[in-house]
Amino acid sequence: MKSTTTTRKVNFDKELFKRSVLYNVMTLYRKTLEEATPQQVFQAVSYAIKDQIIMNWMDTQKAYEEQDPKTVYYMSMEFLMGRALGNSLINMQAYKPVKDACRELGLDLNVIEDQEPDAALGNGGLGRLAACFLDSLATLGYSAYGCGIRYRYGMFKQKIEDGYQVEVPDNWLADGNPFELRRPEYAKEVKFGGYVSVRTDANGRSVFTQEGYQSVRAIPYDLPIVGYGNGIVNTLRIWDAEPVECFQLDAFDKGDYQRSVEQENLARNIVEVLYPNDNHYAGKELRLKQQYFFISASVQEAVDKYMRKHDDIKKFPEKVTFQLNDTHPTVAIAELMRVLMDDYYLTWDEAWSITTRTCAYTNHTIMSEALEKWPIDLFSRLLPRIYQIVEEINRRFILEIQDKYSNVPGVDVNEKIRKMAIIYDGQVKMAHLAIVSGYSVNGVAQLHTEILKKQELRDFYEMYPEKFNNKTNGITQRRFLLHGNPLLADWVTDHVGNEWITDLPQISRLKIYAEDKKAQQEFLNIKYQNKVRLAKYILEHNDVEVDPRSIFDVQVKRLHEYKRQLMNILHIMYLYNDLKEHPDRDFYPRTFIFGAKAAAGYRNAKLTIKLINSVADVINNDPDIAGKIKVIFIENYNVSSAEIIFAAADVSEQISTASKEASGTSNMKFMLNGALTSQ
Ligand code: NBG
Repeated sequence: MKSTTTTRKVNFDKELFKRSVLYNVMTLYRKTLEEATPQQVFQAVSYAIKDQIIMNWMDTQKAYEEQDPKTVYYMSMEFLMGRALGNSLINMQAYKPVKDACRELGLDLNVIEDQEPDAALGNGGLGRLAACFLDSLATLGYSAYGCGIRYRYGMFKQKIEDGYQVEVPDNWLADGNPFELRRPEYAKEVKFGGYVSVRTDANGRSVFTQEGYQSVRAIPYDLPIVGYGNGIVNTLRIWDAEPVECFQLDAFDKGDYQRSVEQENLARNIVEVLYPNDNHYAGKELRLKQQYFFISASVQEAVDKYMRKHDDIKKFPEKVTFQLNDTHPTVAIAELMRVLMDDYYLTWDEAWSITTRTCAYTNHTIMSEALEKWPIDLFSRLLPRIYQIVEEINRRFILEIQDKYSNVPGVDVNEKIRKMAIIYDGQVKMAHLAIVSGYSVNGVAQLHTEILKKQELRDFYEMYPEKFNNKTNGITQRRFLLHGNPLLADWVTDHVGNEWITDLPQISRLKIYAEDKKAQQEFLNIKYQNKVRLAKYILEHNDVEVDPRSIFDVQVKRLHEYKRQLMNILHIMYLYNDLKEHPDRDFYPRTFIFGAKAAAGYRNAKLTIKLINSVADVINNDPDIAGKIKVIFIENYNVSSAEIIFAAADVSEQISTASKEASGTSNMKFMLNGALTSQ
């Protein structure tokens, strides 16, 4: 899968960059640099950087075409990318030269970076993991696409009003996205509803066609994913929806008025907004539409792309893998079967052989409320052909269960079917579909995978032990140390060299400094400076002064009962009461920092936010406590604020209910920045 030769690396050209920034503000805004707004400067700088990325992007794609490596399509409803500018510069190894060039133009790169809205096309760990994987795949030189949705509105912005969370729409595309490329030449049609008609062709084969459907045009937008220091640029392809035919007045005359409006609305609604649930299944029809929309477009394009280079569709699995990020993209299985049978006229067995060697599924949770189950009537109405295919997969799977267990003493076959069937009790169970139809099922941490095998997915493990494997999550050290914590990054490099940037285990060479007094002091000085930076952020955003000499004890993650922010705040209340009763007790000052968004409809989670803010109000303003404890709730926790927070943390709170946190990834970001884990 790995590309064998690296592409020619086009190095950063500082003078060209400066000229192009000036030129961009002029041609984009008819302004000089002095007249341009900060947002316009950001746009001008970003376009100048994209110009330099483009050459590597073209070279990379050409090299992949020539070398024809196996390509992974990472299919995900979520990509929590954060900002692109700083990250691209880091990976181009051009951060410092660009910072200097900006200074020479009278600009501050930090201020420019702050103009960029986060691309918040994800909720939490699952979406951020997807973003970290893309960074890693490009850095390791793997041919890879991220496939997702270009939501018009990403994760909502969180405002705190009177202690309560208020959700504000995230209009992240308001000023345009300088990094994206619209690729209408790869548009695809995606069909919903209607019915399936069957006819027999001249060769006696059944031919299935979907009729009376509504459809939308999926238009891809490509975002560059820059690998670190290797000239490789991969692609995150996110799909926008447009009506197939634009709303036309003459449709009114033809009596198609209603239909035209419906198609237009369908397109607009599909990509309108990210569902803000983390570890929770909403079960809404629109969500299934979103899923099929981007999956159908991505699968069609993956097959088209393969067929542009190859002539034998049967060898598809040698060149393509679909990695399904949780069950959200699982309709890819049936969609691939559909394309292979209905468009390429393969038999069921041929299509099944290809599909089961192409698809792989990652499980991210054992929590039952997160498991996707679609009511048959909804599913079959929206995706009639897909439903037929899932029904047939299920029918054959049940035969397989009967075949395997009918004569096994002590096994109740009907009980097995009840527990394992893909369609049962009026529901389509997406995890079962993913396990039965793929070649790999992985958990995201060793313990999580063991729990899947021994408990949650035990029946499936017994039937297909060879499919199960573990892939422990990871994070990108490029964003969460090199970019987020430049002081510590430089210090690490000074001590053990810079190999850690692409090979993180090298960082263990720091061990020899563990007891070194000078190194310890240097580390603490850096931590202190990062705490000063966070304290400044807190003063600006919360209007509360915190002492950078206090212990910064941090819990940042989605708000969820199983993650137990409530337990954390109850503990703080206990400490507070205890200090009130025993004012002379020896106590090292502590600043408790929270950051968390609650799903808009999650009542208990929202009440926990209010509780944290109410407790903060009492404690922060109590003269008896005199700064021994401070409680801070950071509004709108996102990827960009995360970088600042991790760098400043002393203590990392990892207190989710035992066995419920599949892996966690903030734990790793804290560790990378030298915080101790409390669990
Ligand atoms: C989340 C888990 C985390 C894990 C991330 C990434 C879902 C469904 N699961 O523990 O809760 O780190 O996935 O694997 O969002």
